[in-house]
Amino acid sequence: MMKKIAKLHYITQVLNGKSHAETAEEACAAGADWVQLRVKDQPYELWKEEALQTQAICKTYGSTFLINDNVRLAAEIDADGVHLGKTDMSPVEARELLGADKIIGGTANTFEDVQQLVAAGVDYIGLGPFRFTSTKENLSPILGLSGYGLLLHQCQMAGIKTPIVAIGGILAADIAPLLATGVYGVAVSSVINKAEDKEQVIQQFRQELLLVAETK
Ligand code: TZP
Ligand code: MG
Repeated sequence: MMKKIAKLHYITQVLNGKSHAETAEEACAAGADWVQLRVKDQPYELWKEEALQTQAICKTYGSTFLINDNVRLAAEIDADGVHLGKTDMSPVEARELLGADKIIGGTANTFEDVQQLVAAGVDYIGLGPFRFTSTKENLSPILGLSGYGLLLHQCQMAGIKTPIVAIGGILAADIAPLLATGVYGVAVSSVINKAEDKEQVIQQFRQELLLVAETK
């Protein structure tokens, strides 16, 4: 089933003493219509509390709400979907738990990863990292623009239609060259979270993604 996948994926982060829910609220108010809650190392109940708060904010703004890593939590609180890394539950198992309507995204670093995720029936693929970022530990090898060019060409040759979202240290100025490789959209955390004027930054991203005229 094809689902509506946003071209700008906002990823939460704890920064400057603000919670995930607080940063998500700021991002939604500034125009983010897709939020991935990226909590690391939290006991389940605290994680759930933060997820419920963030979900309520997303509902208020009409933003899509995904949970990183934790399929059990996504199922329990009826999130819109999950984003799964290589060491998380497999997308096939997640689909069994969440059902056909939920969004499942997966992380890829190589063409083999992409092929496996496509075979597993994910709705979108987060491909990266584009460049070094301190947001994520244990980064996979950096792809750079040439890596995207090569990988997206391989995807095109293989007839892969699953939307591919670039991730890792992405700035607004990277979007035009990334789109030129065939990338569908981008996932961004720190540049938005660190911005004084989030609206200006999100609008700039949306403009580069050619979304300015699109209504929510
Ligand atoms: N996966 C690969 S890079 C990355 C994740 C979660 C971090 C993206 O965050 P930022 O701050 O936009 O580099
Ligand atoms: Mg993960």
